Amino acid sequence: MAIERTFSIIKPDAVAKNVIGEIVSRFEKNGLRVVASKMQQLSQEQAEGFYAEHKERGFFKDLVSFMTSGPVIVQVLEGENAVLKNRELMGATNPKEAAPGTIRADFAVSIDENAVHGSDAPESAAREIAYFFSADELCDRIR
Ligand code: IDP
Repeated sequence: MAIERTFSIIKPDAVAKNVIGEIVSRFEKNGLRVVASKMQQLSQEQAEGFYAEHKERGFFKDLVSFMTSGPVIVQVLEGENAVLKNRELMGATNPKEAAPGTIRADFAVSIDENAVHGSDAPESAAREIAYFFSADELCDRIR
């Protein structure tokens, strides 16, 4: 199976709960390696641009407001089947529907504040990684 990269955000609610390490630990225990990581306070423009595909949705304003409410951790994760693996570890968008043991089931309380973001396909992963990281910020850890 090919080694893939995916983009992850630990959202403001999870950073505020001080569970950054617990979430990263789930990635590491499941074969994903952090190859880039930084804490960042998103600007309104950055959050709006990142979620541009949702700009016509009713929840867009609240989503941008939440994503800029405190610092986030943006990360690039690498491993076999990383995009799908991360989505499995995250659980469903609505934590109330997320499978037991997933990050959202364990650390999130609502669909508005759901602890993590993860790319949904290799193409969006490439776009999202480039949105937050320059090539020289990505480290080579396998080899
Ligand atoms: P995902 O984060 O699981 O990929 P998306 O459908 O891409 O889910 O939505 C992006 C984010 O927008 C979600 O993580 C969630 O925070 C928010 N969101 C999505 N749908 C709703 C909704 O119906 N109400 C409120 N917030 C929503």
